[in-house]
Amino acid sequence: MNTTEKVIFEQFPFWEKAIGSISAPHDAELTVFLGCGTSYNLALSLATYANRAGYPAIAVPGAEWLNRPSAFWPRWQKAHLVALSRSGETTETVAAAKASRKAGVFVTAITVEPDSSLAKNCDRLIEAPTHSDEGIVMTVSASLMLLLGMQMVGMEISPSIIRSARLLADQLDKALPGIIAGRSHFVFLGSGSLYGIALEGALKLMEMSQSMTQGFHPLEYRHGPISLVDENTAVIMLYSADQKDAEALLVDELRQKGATVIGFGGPGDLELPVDCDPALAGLCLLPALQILGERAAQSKGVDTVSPRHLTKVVML
Ligand code: F1P
Repeated sequence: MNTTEKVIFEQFPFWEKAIGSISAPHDAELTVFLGCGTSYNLALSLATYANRAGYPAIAVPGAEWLNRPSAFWPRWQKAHLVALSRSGETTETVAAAKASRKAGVFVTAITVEPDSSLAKNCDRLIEAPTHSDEGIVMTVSASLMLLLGMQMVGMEISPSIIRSARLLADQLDKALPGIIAGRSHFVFLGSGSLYGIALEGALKLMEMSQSMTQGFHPLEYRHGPISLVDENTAVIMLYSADQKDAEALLVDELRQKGATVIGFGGPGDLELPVDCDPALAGLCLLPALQILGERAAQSKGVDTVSPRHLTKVVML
């Protein structure tokens, strides 16, 4: 077992410590969740949770908010900025936090590093103590930042999510070898809060295994991207509670075109039940998607401890 795999399976005690109450978001007309890479994918999901909880929110990549905040909201100085960054040193994220604060924006930082530049340039720090062996690929820290952000918008996370997430990762791991053998193109589909999670599954597998991946809203996939589907394709469908029938029809269509399908919470060549409150499904799915990336890498003989061209922090 390499350290990436070890850290994925050893993440649950950190969840246990992170589950608890966190004060509600700063009162603002709009909350902007911001990050780069994985942290941006988490921001996308968190914005949907915040909206559902009654806090109007959007998600913006770090460089976009830094360079053109008014393109996202004309009264951007009135926003509450929630900057997510494992390292707390990613150039665009730190610069966006600094520039926003200077303009009077209240900045909350969610980070693993309490002594980082981001932590020093925020009004409120939410710390995510993580596994000390976590390497370049972000796994446990991603789960923790999502969990803490969900709590920040008032979502209650029952400790039973840990059992469900662990079970799902184990079930996937056992069934995987036959399912993804020979597949080189991976498509992750998810809607609503699962869209950011689908993008994260796609990014993780791409980073870990150097494979071509895509992430889309399920029904968007029919509008062009479907042209790439063939016998090399594996589709990972993250079924939503409110759109399942349409997603199942899409799965039929993709299977007819040669794809093999892993269905989380619905039909597929491999069907895995997601045994948790549907509102928490994104969090529950993350460890399974991380394991999927690791196994895809192993099947290609790629080492995820030092992935090609990647560093733990991207600084300009
Ligand atoms: C985020 C990030 C990762 C990516 C890569 C570089 O960093 O972009 O998502 O996988 O390893 O860093 P951070 O701002 O969360 O530290």
